[in-house]
Amino acid sequence: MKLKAALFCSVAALATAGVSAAEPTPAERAVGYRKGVFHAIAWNFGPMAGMVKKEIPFDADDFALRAQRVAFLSTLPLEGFIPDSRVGNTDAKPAVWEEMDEFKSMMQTFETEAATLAEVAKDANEVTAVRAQFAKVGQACKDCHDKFKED
Ligand code: ASC
Repeated sequence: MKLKAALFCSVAALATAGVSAAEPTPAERAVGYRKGVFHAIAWNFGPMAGMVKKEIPFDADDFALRAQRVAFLSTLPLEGFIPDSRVGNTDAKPAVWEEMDEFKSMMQTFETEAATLAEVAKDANEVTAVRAQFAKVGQACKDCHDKFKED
């Protein structure tokens, strides 16, 4: 009986530890949320970059679809930068929270440029304008990363 009781306690303790380890904190969930959105943006941005750099053929329909996705996705990450969420596996610099107005402004620039790209990309004949606007979106990504993201 003693052994059984000891085993039961061990299993119960492990189960409790397992549950608490598997249950993320609000800050950890926020990190996972915003990283998931950024990954979805990069997933779509990659083929667009390939088309602009002429590494793959320009497919206007595919580009326009991805541009729409990025425009929508660009509106999502800011919500994930909740207070005290510079935790765990994040590349966000402290500046995000120290200079939140500037961070919001740069995210807004990304949103605006991405929305313009989605609009321009609707016209399959405007490849030159699409390329120029794609560069603006990429610059918005880079400017914000330079200031707010660890390398
Ligand atoms: C990408 C990607 C980024 C941006 C950035 C643009 O495809 O993953 O972080 O573009 O390199 O300057």
